[in-house]
Amino acid sequence: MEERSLHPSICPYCSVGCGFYIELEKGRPVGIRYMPEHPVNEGALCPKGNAALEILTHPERLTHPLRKSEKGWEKLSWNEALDTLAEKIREVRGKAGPEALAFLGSAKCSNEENYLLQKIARMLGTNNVDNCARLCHASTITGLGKTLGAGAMTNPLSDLAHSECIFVVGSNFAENHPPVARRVLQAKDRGASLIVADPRLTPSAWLSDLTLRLRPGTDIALINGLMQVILAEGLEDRVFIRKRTVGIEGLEKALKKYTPKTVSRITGVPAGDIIKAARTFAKAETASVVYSMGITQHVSGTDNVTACADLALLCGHLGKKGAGILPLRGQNNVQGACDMGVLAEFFPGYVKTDRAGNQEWLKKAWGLEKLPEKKGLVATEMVDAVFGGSLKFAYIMGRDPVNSTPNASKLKKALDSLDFLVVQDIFLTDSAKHADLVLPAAAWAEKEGSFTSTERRIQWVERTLVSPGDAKPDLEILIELANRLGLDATYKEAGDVLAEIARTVPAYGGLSKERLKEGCGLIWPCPDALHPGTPILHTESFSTPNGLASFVPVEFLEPAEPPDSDYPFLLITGRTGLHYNAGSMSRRSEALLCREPELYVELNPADAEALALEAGTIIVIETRRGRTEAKARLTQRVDRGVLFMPFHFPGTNLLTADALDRESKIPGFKGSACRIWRR
Ligand SMILES: Nc1nc2c(c(=O)[nH]1)N[C@H]1C(S)=C(S)[C@@H](COP(=O)(O)OP(=O)(O)OC[C@H]3O[C@@H](n4cnc5c(=O)[nH]c(N)nc54)[C@H](O)[C@@H]3O)O[C@H]1N2
Ligand SMILES: Nc1nc2c(c(=O)[nH]1)N[C@H]1C(S)=C(S)[C@@H](COP(=O)(O)OP(=O)(O)OC[C@H]3O[C@@H](n4cnc5c(=O)[nH]c(N)nc54)[C@H](O)[C@@H]3O)O[C@H]1N2
Ligand code: SF4
Ligand SMILES: [Mo]
Repeated sequence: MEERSLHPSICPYCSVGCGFYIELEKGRPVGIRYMPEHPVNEGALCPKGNAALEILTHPERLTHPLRKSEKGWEKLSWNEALDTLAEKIREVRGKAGPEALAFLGSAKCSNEENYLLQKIARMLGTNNVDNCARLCHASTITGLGKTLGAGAMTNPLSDLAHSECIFVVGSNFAENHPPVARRVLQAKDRGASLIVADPRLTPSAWLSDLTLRLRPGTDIALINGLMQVILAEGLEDRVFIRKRTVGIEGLEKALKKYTPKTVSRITGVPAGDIIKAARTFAKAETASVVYSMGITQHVSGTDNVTACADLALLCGHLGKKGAGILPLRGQNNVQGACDMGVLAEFFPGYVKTDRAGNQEWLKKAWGLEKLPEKKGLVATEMVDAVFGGSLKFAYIMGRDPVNSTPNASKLKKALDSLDFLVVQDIFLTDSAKHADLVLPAAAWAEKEGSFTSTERRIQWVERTLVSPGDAKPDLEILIELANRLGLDATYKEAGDVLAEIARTVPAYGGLSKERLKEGCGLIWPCPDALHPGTPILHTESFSTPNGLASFVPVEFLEPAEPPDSDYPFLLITGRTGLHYNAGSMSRRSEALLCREPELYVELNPADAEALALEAGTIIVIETRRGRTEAKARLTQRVDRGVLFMPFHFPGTNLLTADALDRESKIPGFKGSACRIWRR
């Protein structure tokens, strides 16, 4: 019998970045072995991580380039596929200019792949490049950017174990970032208090010492209310405020009207609980704010995030162990895709594309004479640009917008209206079905590259397996395309691209393939080859030009689409522990699908009784955009008048609204007015 071998790897699902070993026999993956020495997950894996190998060997993996024809899908050679693609890009660019092209990068692909994708877009002359962060933490980049100067998690996850108080708002970490729950429990073991603000009673709320079950979309009122109490009782950290911040006067003025009584009326949270939460948070020696999609995915997303930053600043809970702001990022490399400049408004390293002089720096680094100066389209603006006739070609690498974009029927029409759509994925997703050309990509363990986790930890993933059929690593596909387009891409391997990233992005300056391969990653900023990495940000100064953080007051506004007599329910969409995003991976995992097989909608039993609906009834859910059907799940998790649906199955995003936050352009996935009836 041939020996089995163990190969270190990183989970391809969420941003936590858990490590494990893939066990191989005769080159085939036969199992996962835990990695207790990994600093993030210490050997534990959630159900998705445990099922990760099913994706690699799945019979539906894409194995050949495919072209849509009248007869159906036709297999192509790589030469034919890439020649066709290069020809199309040249043709559209020649006729309609570079702004007719759009590139969507992938938070499931490596830093090197994302870096090269945005570089190709920019070498071709367009800033129309974006990633799924637009639907996720775009508002973190804007909100933390203007207060702290950097839109990233400030402390590592393990730090949570050292917080005396953890204030969680709009995050269901117990299901969506399970290793965070381990840290929270460690903190509670040491006597910490957990406060959870969520309209739903989630497994995360079950762990809490104080649950603030607010009305959906009223977070600004709640957080302003907490800050009002803190100021009224003199619990703020005056020394920190004086030494490290500006703008407290404006905040003080704006908060006056947010008394516990007023805030209780808006949020539905008892005034006594608001006061208790404020005191617990402010009096703690160390406290953390943990937030995620319940805050970011609103048309007030930027303001929600800004309020979180104001709260932490007010109490001096930043820049030290156990004290910080932890926006839990989503995908395994969404942090990296953003760091690499796969964002319309930023070149690599968050250098603004529209600031005078910034082009000069990058032109020099890339040896180019010209770079695009025009503002790029962000992902959520691209749909209207297609209908307006200005956008004609889209390259989608590792995204499934048909099931992840709000108002999906409009999106599908836009995809079909393009002159040419290319989708590069590991499966024939619902989005790929709209493509003219489909390119088969190697999955994570079939290629090498670096991935940046939510705590800014950059980890190297080794190539452990061969990819099925003709599937190729995304990086190879991009290099071959760039060469066909006459663009400079003389990289032999991912390590060469990382070396260029290190020269271009200062926070990645000290990284190399060799260094990353040595251990369990390095946490950026890591500016030079001897630098050990920086787990905690803002210890001495903030990432702003003058080193000071800014208080930015924000006002509560009514949610964008409140229920009314026509659409009396409020629909929240989000996640469940057993599936992942648009579902193209998790719905192909037997281990996950058998436990959570279909689309469901959570409904309060009292509402069900009033409408004579029972558990298991198939109900129709309709919003102003469309309708879908789902099985009723009666549960106290949602309050009366509120519904919850995961978006892991097709249908949910036919319902959601495409109104955007004005600064970050994130859509409000978390609140659509709807009506329901028995099918
Ligand atoms: N199992 C699993 N894990 C995942 C993913 C997955 O699909 N499945 N996806 C990954 C990705 S891409 C991301 S971005 C993260 C997201 O992780 P989370 O942000 O935890 O995910 P969500 O379920 O979208 O939303 C979190 C919570 O916000 C609450 N919420 C809704 N509206 C409001 C509101 O108005 N105010 C407040 N305070 N809360 C509100 C919801 O009830 C929900 O419990 O998870 C990552 N991890
Ligand atoms: N209603 C509603 N909609 C939402 C949200 C919500 O809360 N509610 N949340 C939003 C959020 S936070 C996010 S992040 C987005 C996610 O939106 P998307 O990024 O569009 O969704 P995913 O399902 O994660 O798609 C990733 C794709 O990458 C493919 N893939 C995996 N590995 C590789 C690889 O190595 N190479 C290539 N080329 N492809 C690969 C997978 O097969 C999958 O099709 O959804 C958003 N949509
Ligand atoms: S928590 Fe995230 S990274 Fe860890 S095993 Fe689960 S899905 Fe994978
Ligand atoms: Mo996300």
